[in-house]
Amino acid sequence: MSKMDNTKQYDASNIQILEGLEAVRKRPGMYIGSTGPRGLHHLVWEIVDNSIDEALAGFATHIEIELLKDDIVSVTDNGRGMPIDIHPKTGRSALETIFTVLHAGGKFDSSSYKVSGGLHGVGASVVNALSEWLNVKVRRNGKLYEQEYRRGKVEYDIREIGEANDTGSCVTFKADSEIFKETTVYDIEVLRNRIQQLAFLNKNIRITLTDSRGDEPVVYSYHYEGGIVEYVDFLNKNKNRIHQGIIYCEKEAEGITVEVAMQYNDSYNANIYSFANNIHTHEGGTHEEGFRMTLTRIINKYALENKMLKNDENLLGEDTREGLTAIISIKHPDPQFEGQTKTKLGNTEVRRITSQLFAEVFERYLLEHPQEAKQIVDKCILASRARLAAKRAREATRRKSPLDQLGFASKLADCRSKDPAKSEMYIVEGDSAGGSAKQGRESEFQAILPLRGKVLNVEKARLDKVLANKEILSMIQAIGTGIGEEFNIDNARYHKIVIMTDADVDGEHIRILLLTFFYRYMKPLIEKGYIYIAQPPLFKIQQGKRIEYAYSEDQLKQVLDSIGGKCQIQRYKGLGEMNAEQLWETTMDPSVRTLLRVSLDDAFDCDQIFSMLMGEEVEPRKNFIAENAVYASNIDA
Ligand code: 0RA
Repeated sequence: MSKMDNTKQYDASNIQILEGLEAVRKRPGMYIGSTGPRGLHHLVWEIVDNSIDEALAGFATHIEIELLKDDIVSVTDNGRGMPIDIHPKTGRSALETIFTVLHAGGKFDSSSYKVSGGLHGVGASVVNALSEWLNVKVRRNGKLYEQEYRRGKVEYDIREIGEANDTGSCVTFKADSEIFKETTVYDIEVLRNRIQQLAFLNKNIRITLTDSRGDEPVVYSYHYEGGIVEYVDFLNKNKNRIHQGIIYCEKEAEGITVEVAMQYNDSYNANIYSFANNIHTHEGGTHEEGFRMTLTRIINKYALENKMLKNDENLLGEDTREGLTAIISIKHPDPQFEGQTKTKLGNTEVRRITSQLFAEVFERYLLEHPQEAKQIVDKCILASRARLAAKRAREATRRKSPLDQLGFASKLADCRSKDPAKSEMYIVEGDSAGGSAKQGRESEFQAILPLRGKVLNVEKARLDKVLANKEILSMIQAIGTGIGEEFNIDNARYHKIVIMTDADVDGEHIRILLLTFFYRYMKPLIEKGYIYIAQPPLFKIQQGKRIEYAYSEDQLKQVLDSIGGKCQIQRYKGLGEMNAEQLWETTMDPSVRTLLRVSLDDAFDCDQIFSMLMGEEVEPRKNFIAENAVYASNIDA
């Protein structure tokens, strides 16, 4: 919250108290974003964040999160124990105030500030309001206290229930199924990923997650002494590192702590993730800007001083970021979040502070590690030369006449509609399926682009090579948005781009190659939800003139049950086995088809998955194929 003058503060707190927890139950979305799975998990983060604050304040070392039967959540820390003294304004205990007064947060002690705090930072009272019941236990002053609430209302006053020989807090709650109508079941992967991230971002806190919902408890425990250094090490584990060490900066100025960890690998992508007060700033902001500026400036300076650059050469920002994995994590007493999704750090002083603090460390690192410095600068120079080559390649394609922009004939059969919102493009594997799709389609709004050659693995190629690939050029031209920095979503010619490949290993491979390309070069298409995967049937069931299709083994059983009697079953091996009419009926007709929309739940996962799937190392890929579920979770139905 920004600082306010006294009158405003008075008004605001009055309104908050009047509002009460009923308002939270009436409009939960306003406080936790949604009442879907995301909102449900948000409850956990609100409670965990308070314990993280207690750890960052130096009082707790251990946080335990347990999922109990019926998806009851319990969060325990070994901090000071939440304060239980009577709050002067309300006449109630501080504990009760924390859980029943909106925005009461934990701000009783003005000398400390809340560092963590979820994106919405709404506090424990919101979790209480949205829980069927919530129980809190405090170990403090040698005693064990507890209080319980139902749907935000006090069930009984705080009471002493025993002795304690240590201190700490434990909050247990059950999300209210009247509010979370879709589901109250937690996804262990979602919890695990964020908990591991919190452990990376806050070194030396041990965070344990126990899933006790099944017969045997499953325990995940995270504790990183190296913090974000270990995070970078983890992110680069499936990559070939360009240099040995991980560069690390941890400094403080003007009450702001700046941490940076970085290491280059031999890939062509930048993986720079920034955080402010443990919140992933997807949209970047001043901390990231300060880091980028300094990175480029210091590398250029070092390269020039060491005569590694020719006179007219100058490395651009993108050259110094190629293959870079970096974590920037700042802790700020008063962070300003801006941007469309409130994930862009706005505090202007942070640009200068990050820049100064990181510059000191990085410059010194290069001086003290000449071997690493050379490896890094060489990599940047290569990137810069490749960029110039790509620019020349692109200019060459632009100079061609508009009719023949690609230098070869694209196989695109366009649709008649010029309204992108109504237009679809099917990218189809193989000429024969492409032919059927062209015949079977509704040409008013469905365009077909058959792929005949191999789709390039963009994970292993630089931009100049990517731009020399015919299949990729055809896609870029058809879609109309341009790629990379020139990308403009407003020029998308289709709002549905459907990948239609065979249901076999090759089809899967092509699909991953295409998704990798979209992810690396046209990411906003995925973010906007424009990329889909077609679901062709696996079986045709025929009984006389009656024909049915099944899209899974289960469905096949259902169909067979409903038919009874003799029939012929055909297992489709490829799209090419279907004629135009069948392809339309089963896979392309909007009134019956199923499309899977591709979504990017977590950019970290995606980067890891793509580099693992498409990278050089074979071993992780094998492991991945064995536990394919991870991939499926990135593709929502
Ligand atoms: C003493 C004083 C304050 C907070 C706590 C203990 C405390 C809070 C939580 C929340 C979860 N676990 C906890 N353990 C201890 C007040 C600090 C402030 O005003 O910021």
